[in-house]
Amino acid sequence: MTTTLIAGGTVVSAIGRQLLDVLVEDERVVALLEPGSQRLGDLRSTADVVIDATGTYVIPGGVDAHTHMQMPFGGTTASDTFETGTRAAAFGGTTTIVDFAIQTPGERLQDTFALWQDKAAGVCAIDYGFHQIVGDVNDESLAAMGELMAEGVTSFKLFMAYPGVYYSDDGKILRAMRRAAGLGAMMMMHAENGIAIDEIVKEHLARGETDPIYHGISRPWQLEEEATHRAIMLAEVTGAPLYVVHVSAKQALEQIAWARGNGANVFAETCPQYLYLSLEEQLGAPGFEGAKWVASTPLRSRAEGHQDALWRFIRTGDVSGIATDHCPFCMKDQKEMGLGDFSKIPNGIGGVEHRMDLMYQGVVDGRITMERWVELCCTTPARMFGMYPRKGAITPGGDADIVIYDPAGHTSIGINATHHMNLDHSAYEGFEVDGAVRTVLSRGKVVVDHGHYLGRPGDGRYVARGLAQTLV
Ligand code: DUC
Ligand code: ZN
Ligand code: ZN
Repeated sequence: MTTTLIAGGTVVSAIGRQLLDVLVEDERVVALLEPGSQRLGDLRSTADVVIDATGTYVIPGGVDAHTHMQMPFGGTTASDTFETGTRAAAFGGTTTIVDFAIQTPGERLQDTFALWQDKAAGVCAIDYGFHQIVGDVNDESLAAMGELMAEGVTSFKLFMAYPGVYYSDDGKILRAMRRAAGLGAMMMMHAENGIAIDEIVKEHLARGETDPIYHGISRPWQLEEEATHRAIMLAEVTGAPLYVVHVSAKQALEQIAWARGNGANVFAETCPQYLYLSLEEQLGAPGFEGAKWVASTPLRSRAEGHQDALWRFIRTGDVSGIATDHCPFCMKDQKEMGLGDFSKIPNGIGGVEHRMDLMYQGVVDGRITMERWVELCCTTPARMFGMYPRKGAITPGGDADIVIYDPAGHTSIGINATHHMNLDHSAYEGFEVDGAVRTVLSRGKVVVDHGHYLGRPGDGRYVARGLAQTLV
């Protein structure tokens, strides 16, 4: 047995902060010890490894509940593999991801899940779980949802966007939600009215409006608000809990806040790109540059106030968690597929490495407390997707997934700076943020220390998840 003592730091949880030493035995946290205790005095000299955390915050490893490693999209594949993407995540203080197994029409749901398990097996740097995208709602798929629950897949995602690809119509959504409700599973939704969007896309292309900004203009907030409302109503009819992914429009969040005000099990996720970036500044960059930020839902107009509204909904609690929707595509050969036609630009932004730092900036800027940072990025995602308290907390019996975060540190974001993603650009190039990830432990093993990677592919293991712990 190896004992590790993380000594002298301030342990921050979702509900408070305290000077405590953390005792780890092999992969698990076994005790939190107050300074001055006799046992602590002994341990500081007898532990196998003592990590000095003086002056730092000791927080649970980040949980990113929305990533797409090597996702097939529009004739190409997201550029981070499970190996490169999870290593980048570790550098950024994330120690668990929940990725998506994607069913293509005609495929058995169990086969999809097995395929995605094979992609991730033996190569991940950190622990990982899966949500299941049901791309083909039919009797067999609905039956198979029960089998996947037994394998630790307790959340199922549908798309109201991308007709002809991942899209589900309202009837299919209703059927899948009824099944989820019966199983106690979480229903996840990409809420945009894809049928209407596709018509607007055609109108722009017919007028010769082909630049990346038209990707955003063709997906107006009204069609996110409308789809979000429809998803909420279908969830209410069926009794399914609903988690709306990557909410970017203020009005969509107003719908979610309204549903929550009525006591519904409806939850919102947003992502750093929707808090920091905008349609005008990024998507509207000159030439083809804006392609870097083509993602759906799209970046929204700052003039319309979406970013500030999202921060406010984080304060009210109507945004439950922060994920990245990490789905990187290189400019070269990938985003370039949409030169002259924005609708052919693969959708996605890479950011798995920067979520913890970007959200800590919210603490520095006085937008959220340190505890809320931990809650949004670690604890609630773990509870939302049935992994708490093994993940998302530093607690006896839990996995020793721990980040030592240096508030006096500084992080420069960019491809020649902190970037370890397999991506030829950074969505946050030039961002300078206060605070830095210093040391990262994944199940008790130091995998990142002072910018050096000390782990190995295959350190990460599959996490079979339980039911959501956020439902009323
Ligand atoms: N949105 C993206 O930007 N990428 C992948 C899928 C999605 O819904
Ligand atoms: Zn989506
Ligand atoms: Zn996604």
